[in-house]
Amino acid sequence: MAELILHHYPESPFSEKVRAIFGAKALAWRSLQVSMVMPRPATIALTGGYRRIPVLQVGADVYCDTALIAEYLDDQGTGPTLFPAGQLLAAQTLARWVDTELFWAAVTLRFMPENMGNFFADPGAAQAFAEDRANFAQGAQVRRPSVDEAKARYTRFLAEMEAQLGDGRPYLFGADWSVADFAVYHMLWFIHAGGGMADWLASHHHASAWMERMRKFGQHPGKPISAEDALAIAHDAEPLAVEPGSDIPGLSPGSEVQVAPVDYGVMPSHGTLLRCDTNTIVIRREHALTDAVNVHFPRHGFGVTRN
Ligand SMILES: N[C@@H](CCC(=O)N[C@@H](CS)C(=O)NCC(=O)O)C(=O)O
Repeated sequence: MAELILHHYPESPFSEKVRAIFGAKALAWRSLQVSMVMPRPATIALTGGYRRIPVLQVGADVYCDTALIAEYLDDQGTGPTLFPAGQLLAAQTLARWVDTELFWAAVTLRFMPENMGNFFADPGAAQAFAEDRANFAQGAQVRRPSVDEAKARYTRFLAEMEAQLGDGRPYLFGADWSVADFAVYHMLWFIHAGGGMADWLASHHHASAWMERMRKFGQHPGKPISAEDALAIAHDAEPLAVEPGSDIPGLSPGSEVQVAPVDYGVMPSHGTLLRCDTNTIVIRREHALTDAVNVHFPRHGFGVTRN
């Protein structure tokens, strides 16, 4: 099998979700560290426009969004499934809520002056970040809560989590992990990375113990790879065969389309539609640096339209 190459940066919470899954499932991975701000030429050459981080590259196949990356990785490595059938609705619904509603509260909390820690190396980095994220926010359809609202949302969530773990279970839904554990983990990892809210977690004993259990999974480093080598791997590989199909009337396989998140970071990827079903959207792209690649997106949270 081709190597798992994660395009990510250390401070990225969604990347931490994938890094922890690599650790939990004992998967070897390659680390392509990208800048916290644009430009990211190698990653964009592969995705064709989608700019959110992380992105998983496997040969000439590129998987966007951690919801889809988690599904892809679930079939690999060791350990229980991330998607246990008996808890599927609860685990997926919690993961989706955490990745959206709790995420925006987490952003508010992480960037409170008293919780920023050393997020920015210097004022220049802070300025570059502010300008980059102003571009990123163009066209977004999300509302970032106020500090009071974010604190209330997180207080309530921590209390519910503490109650759920109160019977001594090791993971949120019982003896084994699910995708929800990794979604909640990366959000708490982000909120607490600055150190200014440590007592919030410390006062919840079950949640703290769970967090320490999860944190260990994130300590499974990847072997660094350069952007040039990652592009060469894509160039020399063939994308996986995809059965053509589309469930959108009037948008048949072979149509030139754009695919973009519907909520934020809405910069689209352009390509030829290979497949669109209830679970995924797959497009084919050509680029001089990569040759043919398939770019895969989850259907949930993404829109596909004719170019
Ligand atoms: N739903 C997406 C969210 C990804 C996301 O919001 N990533 C953040 C970084 S953690 C991002 O892309 N921020 C802007 C950037 O890094 O350019 C996923 O699960 O992958």
